[in-house]
Amino acid sequence: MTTPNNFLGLEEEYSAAARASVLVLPLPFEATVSYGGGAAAGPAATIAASQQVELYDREHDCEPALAYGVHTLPAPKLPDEPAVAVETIRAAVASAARTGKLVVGLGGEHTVSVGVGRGLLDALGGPLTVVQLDAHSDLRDEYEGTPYSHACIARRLLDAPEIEQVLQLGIRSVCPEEVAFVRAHPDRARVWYAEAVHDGSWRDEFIARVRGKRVFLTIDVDGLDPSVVPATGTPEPDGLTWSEALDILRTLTAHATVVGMDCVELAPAPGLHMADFAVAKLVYKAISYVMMGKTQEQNTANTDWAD
Ligand SMILES: [Mn+2]
Repeated sequence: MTTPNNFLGLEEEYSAAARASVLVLPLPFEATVSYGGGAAAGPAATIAASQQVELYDREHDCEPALAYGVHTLPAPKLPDEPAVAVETIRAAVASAARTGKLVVGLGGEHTVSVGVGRGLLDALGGPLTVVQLDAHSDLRDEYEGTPYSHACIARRLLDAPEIEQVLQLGIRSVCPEEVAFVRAHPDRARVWYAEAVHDGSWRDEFIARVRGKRVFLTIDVDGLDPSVVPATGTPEPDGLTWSEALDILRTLTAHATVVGMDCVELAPAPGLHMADFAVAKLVYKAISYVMMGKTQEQNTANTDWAD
């Protein structure tokens, strides 16, 4: 018997479109990458690695994917021109989100998140809060000649007034323009640098800012430490640990409603399949926190099972 080639390798009963509550959308876009390449292969590598992830999750004491079901959509055909690709992604995400299912984009470079965010707004309306795990603020107005660079995605999302705020965690690398933007717009952009996650000082204000909000969660895998995800285009030292990343996701989903998400910037490399596996498991964990919310809230007092 061969493993079905979909996210988590689920049998038809749990992966058919009609049955599933979650739609995984591969977005293999790579055009503005400025350092290490390979992000176009990210979705396929994530899906392949996901088939090795154990479905049983100790935190939920069940196989969550069998409870909610995950359907993997075909990747849309994406042109190289970033502004056009963003519009293609926007339409694909809007169409998927209008089903009422949870849409999970798999990148691809971070530019895809502009299309994901705009597509969620088209389908579900605003206001939305963006929660971004990342090493980089991505708040430049343009980079290397394009406003649709992977280095500008948070700024592009903020172009929409329906995006109330972007909350960033794990940041280690910013430029003067980005620091000035955050200082000028404290209501719309908030950065918790990696050290604020390490020392726990992010938590109270983060909870206050997400409480009751509808959230688009965007995970750039370079937000994690390179010891967890070494295969990414622009790695930075001192990133989030696995436990810190899960703590953020658990805290977010306990206080806010995630209406869509993506995970981007895995650039698979020979000999580094640990990165593919970590990303696949992280996506599964993130989906489960969103979909199993009630179970998770009941268990927040017990941290013995925390990975
Ligand atoms: Mn980044």
